[in-house]
Amino acid sequence: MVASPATGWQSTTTVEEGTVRWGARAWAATTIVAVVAAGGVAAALRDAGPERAASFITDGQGRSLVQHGFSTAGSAKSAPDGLPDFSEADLDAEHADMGTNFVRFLISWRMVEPSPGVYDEGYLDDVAERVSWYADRGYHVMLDMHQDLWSMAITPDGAHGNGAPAWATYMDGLPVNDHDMWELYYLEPGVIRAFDNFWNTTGEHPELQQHYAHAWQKVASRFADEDAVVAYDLMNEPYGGTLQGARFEAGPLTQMYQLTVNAIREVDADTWACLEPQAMGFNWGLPSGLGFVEDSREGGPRIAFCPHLYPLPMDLGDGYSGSSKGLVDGTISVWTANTLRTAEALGGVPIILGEFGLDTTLPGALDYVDAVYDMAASTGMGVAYWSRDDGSWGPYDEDGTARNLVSVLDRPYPRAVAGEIVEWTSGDGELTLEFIPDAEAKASTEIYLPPDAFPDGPVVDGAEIEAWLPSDGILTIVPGSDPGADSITVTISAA
Ligand code: 9MR
Repeated sequence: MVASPATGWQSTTTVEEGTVRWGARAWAATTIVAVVAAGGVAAALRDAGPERAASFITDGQGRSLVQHGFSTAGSAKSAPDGLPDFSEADLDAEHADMGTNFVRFLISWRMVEPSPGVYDEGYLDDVAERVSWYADRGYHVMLDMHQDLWSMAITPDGAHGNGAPAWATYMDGLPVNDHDMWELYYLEPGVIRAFDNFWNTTGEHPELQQHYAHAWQKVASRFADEDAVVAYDLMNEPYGGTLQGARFEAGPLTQMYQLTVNAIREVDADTWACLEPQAMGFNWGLPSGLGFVEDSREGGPRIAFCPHLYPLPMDLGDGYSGSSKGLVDGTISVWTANTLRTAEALGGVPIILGEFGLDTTLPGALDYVDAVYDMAASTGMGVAYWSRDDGSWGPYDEDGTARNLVSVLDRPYPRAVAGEIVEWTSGDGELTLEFIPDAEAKASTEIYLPPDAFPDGPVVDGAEIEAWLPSDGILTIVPGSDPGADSITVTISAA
């Protein structure tokens, strides 16, 4: 049983060593979250900031997309073939159970470029095969160049990090000691040096970012003509090593993104480039110092912002109840404000919450999931839940049995909107959508309604039903005869 941050401080004097350490950590968590929350309140008093995302990623038919899916999957990180433990049947299951329309699919630099300048087309074939499973079912895909702790090569047993190839891992003989919590490896000298060499803070390895950008170019040239692939998540959870804060994000991180976007645009004019902030800090509610990244493609930039949300009390093992709930709510609120501000500063770009998730056996876990999805709907963010792995964080047990998460993720949402989304909200058996119709869009608005909650179909007010597919839970609607209406509001309920 883990002490909550509020009680952990007192427990330090009376209990055995494990709890003593926890108490100090919990106290630190409470302090950091309180500072974050106070900073957020102060910032909010100065400047309310945007209330919702200014734009959405669009599909080939010109519709605004709302992403609803998973990161698939953590099992790819250390797999020898770099592929997730995930089959076409698994995709059918999540489609039937939760009406997903999106995947953040994990790929890795170690697989794309196994030795310097050598690219593995066989691996890209394997990824393309998975992408075709999604494409066949009308999904959109974001390829996520994943890393944690830089690479598998940070320890001899390969049991901790993932992502970069061993040949791009320069630790300069510095040590990496063992830890129980995986995140603590980020503080190890060898790991810090591997990042410092990648960002060239050391001045020793200017070639590494060139390789990274070129590896992305290979991926982009492979998927440029695949309509289902709408976005590239340029680096999972960047980490600055010895360079922290705005000096890192506005400096080498922004420069690496620019280099990579430029390399991608030489071969792929249309796929969105998703930028993440440094995870450590931002995920807990601190602001980002990411700089502006140019995208000179014809037709306007296609940059998106794709941060992650992991409130610190939860990183330390807490659920969403008692004192932790208040700290987590405070984090969600400042995180949302920081995300909207950063997206505005990047040029009013679309937002995908690229990761959030937790062990759903923890107290209040499903209420947390619900709260985050409600926040994402009201602010216009797509969501990829972490993750599509079996077990306590995911939607299924190892034998394929649906877990508690499924019922919370099976919720009404607009899949694709023929126009500009103003706002949407949903609850059990209901959805309200306000949007400005676009007469140029080449396909109709599609809305997912969980079939079980709409056994006799939907009743639609404010638009006309074009089709209702009860087996898939997909409703298509077209604006009613109201020419001249700026925005229309559609309300949907169960018949
Ligand atoms: O949940 C994952 C955990 O099992 C792994 O040990 C760890 C290191 O690879 O990664 C965890 O997943 C993280 C993801 O890769 C990046 N964002 C945070 C995720 C949850 O901690």
